[in-house]
Amino acid sequence: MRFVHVADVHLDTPFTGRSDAVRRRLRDASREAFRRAVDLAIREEVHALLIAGDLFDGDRLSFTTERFLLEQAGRLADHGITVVYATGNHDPGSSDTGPRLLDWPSNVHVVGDATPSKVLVTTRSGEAVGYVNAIGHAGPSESDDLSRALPRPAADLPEVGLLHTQVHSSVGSADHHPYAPSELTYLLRAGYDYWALGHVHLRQELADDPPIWYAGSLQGRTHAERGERGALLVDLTDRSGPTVAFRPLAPVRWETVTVDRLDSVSSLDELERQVQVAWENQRSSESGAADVEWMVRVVLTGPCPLWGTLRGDEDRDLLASELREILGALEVTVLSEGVHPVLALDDHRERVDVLGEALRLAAAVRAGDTPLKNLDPADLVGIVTDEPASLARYVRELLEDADGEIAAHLLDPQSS
Ligand SMILES: [Mn+2]
Repeated sequence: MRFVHVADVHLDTPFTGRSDAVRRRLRDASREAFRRAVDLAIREEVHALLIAGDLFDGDRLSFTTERFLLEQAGRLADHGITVVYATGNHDPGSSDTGPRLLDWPSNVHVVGDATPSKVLVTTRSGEAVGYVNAIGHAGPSESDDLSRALPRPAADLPEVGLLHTQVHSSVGSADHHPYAPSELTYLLRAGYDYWALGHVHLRQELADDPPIWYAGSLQGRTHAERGERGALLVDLTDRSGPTVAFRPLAPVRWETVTVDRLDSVSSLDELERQVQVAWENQRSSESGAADVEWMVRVVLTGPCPLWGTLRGDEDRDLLASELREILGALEVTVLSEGVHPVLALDDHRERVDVLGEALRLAAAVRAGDTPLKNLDPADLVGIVTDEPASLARYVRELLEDADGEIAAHLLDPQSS
């Protein structure tokens, strides 16, 4: 059995807080990525397309997406490709407007609740090549370990488990809600030839024998989802040597570039050149960067003569919009909170003034010889702890590289 494994497509994500044009492009990009996954399935003549949940972002399904999905399902039907779609927490099967209600063609199997479904996959001519065992989320906060409800496989043909789940040990799982939690140790001994997983948006191989994979999000949606995104092409024909290959498909990529050599930059043009050079250097060291559009976050940090200007929204917006042109990006966001004055901090540390006092205090706290006994916890917004040691550790972390920032705040007449 050969198939394409995708997950976390999140069609119709609202992308609030972005411009209309960018929002529209990102919504299109999610569909485009899915269309490319369908293209891949057809081109590679696979037997099945597996969707491991969160095909939709939420209840509201746009007309464009409804038309689009039925069209793509029809293309797969024309090529005799089976689709198995197990729902996730974003697109649960019980929803009133959810995925189950579309008029899917008969090649599409939607598994929208905790009743396991065993789907026979065949070649175009009807020869059986494997089974997909799928189970879905009925509601938005499934708390059961659904993996345990899937049946033991028979031995005759390759069998796959398809599931939207949070596997305890996966990288980045702490960033996701622990819905339908499962244990890697159980998945490993369940007897399947492959586990096609969704939920954690970072693509990763949890095991290689049998292969257990998160496909990751098909198209990144925030700066937290950087890097190449796409689908997995899986071949279980040789059951003792299965292959899994990543195929990048996302038309839009999210990346962050950090620029920290700004000590001698004293004009907008120079600053833009520095960012451009840093961006191009970063691009040249990466593969697979051709033919994509970029959502770029530029992080400016360290000493810079322009630090005061960079504190202003208006100036930062102008810089971002010019950088968008220069880098040829879809959107550029500039973060400049880490920029501070070019100062001989050591000189200031010696002085008997407020800045000198603040720098000496910060150094003392970092060194751990100040008990922080005069800090009223109520002043430390967001910190809830009764434990002085962890409070001290937290404050020390805050002050780790803070000298420049402290100086900026105390020297900036506009800083509050
Ligand atoms: Mn998701």
